[in-house]
Amino acid sequence: MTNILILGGDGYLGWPTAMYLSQKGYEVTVVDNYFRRKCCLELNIDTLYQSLNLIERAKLWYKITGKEIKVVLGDLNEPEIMNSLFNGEVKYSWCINSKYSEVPESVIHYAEQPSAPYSLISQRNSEFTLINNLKVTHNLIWSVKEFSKQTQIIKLGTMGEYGTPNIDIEEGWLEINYKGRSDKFLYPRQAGSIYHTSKIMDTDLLWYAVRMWGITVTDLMQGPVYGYKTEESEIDERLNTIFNYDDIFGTVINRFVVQAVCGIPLTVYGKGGQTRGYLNIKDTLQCIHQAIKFPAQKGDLRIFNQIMETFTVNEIAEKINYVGNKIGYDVEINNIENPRKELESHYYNPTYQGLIDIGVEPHFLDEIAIKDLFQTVEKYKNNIRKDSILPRVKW
Ligand code: USQ
Repeated sequence: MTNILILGGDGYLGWPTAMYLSQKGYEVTVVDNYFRRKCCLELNIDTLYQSLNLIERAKLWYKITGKEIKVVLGDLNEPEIMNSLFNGEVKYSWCINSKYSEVPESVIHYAEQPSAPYSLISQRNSEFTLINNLKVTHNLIWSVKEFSKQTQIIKLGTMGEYGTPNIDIEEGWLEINYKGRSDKFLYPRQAGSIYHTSKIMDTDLLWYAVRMWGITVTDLMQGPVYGYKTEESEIDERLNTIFNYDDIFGTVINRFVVQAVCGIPLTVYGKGGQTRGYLNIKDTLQCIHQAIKFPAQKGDLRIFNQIMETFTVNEIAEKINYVGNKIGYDVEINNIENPRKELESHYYNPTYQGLIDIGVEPHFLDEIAIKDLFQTVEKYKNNIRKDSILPRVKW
């Protein structure tokens, strides 16, 4: 059995990844400090439905499948806690077999503050985002360097690192010819929020570790994710991942379906021509799995653009309007003042072939996927808090 470590294993993507890999036979350990849960409490944000805590989830998973997901509750800002995951001194908060088996073959790093609006609430939130995200990444590269150089780091980056340049976006690298000479550099990055900037800095740290220490890294430039359902969560709805629809942690497609269900006009920011690359949560899991199965070369910073299709915000709103109206909702679209500083009409042509080449089979945002989202949201309609929908954070 291959050992996999998931940092941020309680989050929107972390928990589904843990179940997916556990089901496939990997020996999985998850680590989390409950940042997202505590933060939702502090900001008075509710999710669409309640989720079990990480230990309860792992126990339930074990009861249903007989497979163990080991749990470590701790803050990876502490170097000792990060080190313990690689040097065998780890203290599990829950497990069946407390023996440390071996250093992980891959570590999946999701343990970051993931929201652009959160990072711009105030100077404190901005500072927290930068320090937390960089410190965890920094601790990780040091632990891997000191104790486990054979471990591949798989890091969730973001397409937002590139911004929206007026030229095609490559997968991480750009060949530059200058005054008759040429070299390959990280693709120019220009983020639109402090959160996205922290991810650029993460990439720089990882590139340093690759160049100087010979560490192996796959950096996944992911676009906004939608959906919540995975094969594993369908076994028992208590295994569902968290579903945020608020202005801070909710991503646009999930938000629009919630708005449609509760009769709020879809909140298209500005002109709605903002184009991004999107993917279904099921494809995030596939991408991670393929990156484990086909690791980067030793001393390589491999970068993939983790998106499956691109849309403008207007196109998303139209799709949700079409499906919603077809199933009996009266969906309206409202172009509201854009709280963000971003181009609302721009060129956008990213390459996203690398993950397909290693075997990822995309899901698309079709009528079935949208209807499916509507059905879930309908089920929890009474939980929706309308006061969490409109944007409160300005750039
Ligand atoms: N948008 C609206 N109306 C809304 C919400 C969003 O028009 O009610 C627009 C935004 O202005 C933006 C686009 O939809 O142009 C996407 O926004 P989002 O909130 O879905 O995504 P974003 O803030 O960019 O962040 C999300 C995740 C983050 C991840 C990022 C990938 O929260 O963790 O890194 O997607 S990317 O956008 O490619 O950088």
